Amino acid sequence: MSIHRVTLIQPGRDGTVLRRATMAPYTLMRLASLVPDAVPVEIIDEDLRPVPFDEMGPGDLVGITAKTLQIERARWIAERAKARGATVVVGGPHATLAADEVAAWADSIAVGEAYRTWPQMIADFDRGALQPRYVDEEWASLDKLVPISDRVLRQVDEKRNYWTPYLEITRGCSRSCDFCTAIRVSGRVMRLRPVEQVVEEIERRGIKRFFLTDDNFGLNFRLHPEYMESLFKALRKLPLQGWTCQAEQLVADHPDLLKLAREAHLDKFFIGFESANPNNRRQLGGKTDGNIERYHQVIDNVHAAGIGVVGLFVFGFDGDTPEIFQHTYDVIRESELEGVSITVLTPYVGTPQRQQWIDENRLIPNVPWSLYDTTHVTYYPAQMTPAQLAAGYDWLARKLYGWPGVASRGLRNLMRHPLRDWPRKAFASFSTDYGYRKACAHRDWVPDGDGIGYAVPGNTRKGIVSALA
Ligand code: B12
Ligand code: SF4
Repeated sequence: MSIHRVTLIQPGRDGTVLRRATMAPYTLMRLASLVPDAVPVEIIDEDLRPVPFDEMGPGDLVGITAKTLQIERARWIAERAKARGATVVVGGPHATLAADEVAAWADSIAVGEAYRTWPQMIADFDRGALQPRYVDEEWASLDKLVPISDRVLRQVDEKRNYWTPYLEITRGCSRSCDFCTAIRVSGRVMRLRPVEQVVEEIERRGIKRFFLTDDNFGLNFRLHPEYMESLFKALRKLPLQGWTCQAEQLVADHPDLLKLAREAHLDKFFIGFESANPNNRRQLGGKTDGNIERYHQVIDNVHAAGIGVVGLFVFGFDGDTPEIFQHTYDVIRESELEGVSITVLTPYVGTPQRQQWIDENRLIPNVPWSLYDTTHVTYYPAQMTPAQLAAGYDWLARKLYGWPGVASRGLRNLMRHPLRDWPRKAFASFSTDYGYRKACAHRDWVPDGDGIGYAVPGNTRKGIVSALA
């Protein structure tokens, strides 16, 4: 079979805000750039437009990327594409973590990374010899990544179609938190892209703001300080408006690098505090411990460098009781955080957390993967019922993501900047919490009469509270 066209698909979920989608298809942009120039390639983001099944036929290679929560949608797309005669390849976190499950319905799967296997898949398909499974878990150096091609940049038109461009600078995490899949999808060894490659990509894409895809960029403050110094010195020369990244608390102990990071236009760290409950220490992987005084100190130190902090908190650890919600709310209120992400602990395939709960018979049966979105309860917590966890989470989400909360934290962020920068900083100041508000809207909330709850028009999904009732 000779190849006719490659179509790469990102399954949709969130739609658009003011005609732009939030999640730029960075993964697919990198994969599309590996398709030989002679082969037409198209990226379809379902949040922007429907998949053109009518145009598909034999000779079409369809690649779908999927996290766990998107995998049922990926299968739905695959079945329709296959019915038109296309061949379907699936990659991304779920195909990596639950390979056998996905292999049962996809023509072929990409396990792990695909910078080497994807070109091989295209070549094999072209000569009619596509294999059912390609595995790349060697966590190879990122030194020679193929740049994102101009045809891909033109087609995706990030500036027009997306709110947030993404960028990968480092990959991997040497921590091993029980609940996290990051090390399983991007490896335990921290890998660094050469600084000149990063600068070249930013300049060619013409991006002025971006969110780093790096799982734990901040860990490099300790692991690779010289690299960080040269990276920041290179980025400070660029005309960037601001960028954000994920980090852990240790960044606060490196004032010199923080100063350089600020000069390099770093706007905000997303810091995984994970829990305000010291009893959860064992499950937190050594990077955080529920020590509230330390949390406040970290936030102060980062603020002293002129950088904002979005605090990430997870609920439902074995040490958590129903009191955790009010307690965390108090901690957040007393803090100077510019944004807050709250999620429900979610036992993804391949994590020690999931294995423990399988052993203890604590997974709620028959929960669809689409509810593994970190806003739904998918297991039996140790010291709460699932309904208590869901209700506590909803209560806190309403408190935090009601408009007053979003507005006050956004304003706090804006106030850190001089008045002349407000027009440039306005978007980033409010977008984080607005994004979390939107993510939480996947639960079927109703107005609760206090003016801060809200309904989700058109959302027919059943929240776990009602599902369990
Ligand atoms: C950036 C990011 C986001 C962005 C979205 C980016 C996007 N466009 O989808 C944001 C911040 C919005 C986000 C949100 C969420 N995310 Co996220 N995210 C990431 C992160 C940090 C990087 C992904 C990335 O772009 N990497 C760079 C690209 C180049 O690499 P890649 O995606 O891994 O792709 C490579 C391979 O996987 C493979 N591949 C991937 N797809 C395909 C397809 C084909 C056909 C082939 C051949 C190969 C292939 O080839 C690529 C090149 O090697 C990953 C962690 C990680 N390290 O992967 C988590 C991760 C994917 N996210 C995760 C989660 C849980 C979420 C949320 C549910 C969390 C939350 N509560 O907010 C939401 C879900 C949002 C949604 N509606 O989908 C989990 C997924 C776990 C799982 N089992 O599904 C991960 C693994 C993080 C983790 N700690 O566990 N996320
Ligand atoms: S939660 Fe963060 S620190 Fe822990 S393994 Fe995942 S990326 Fe690393």
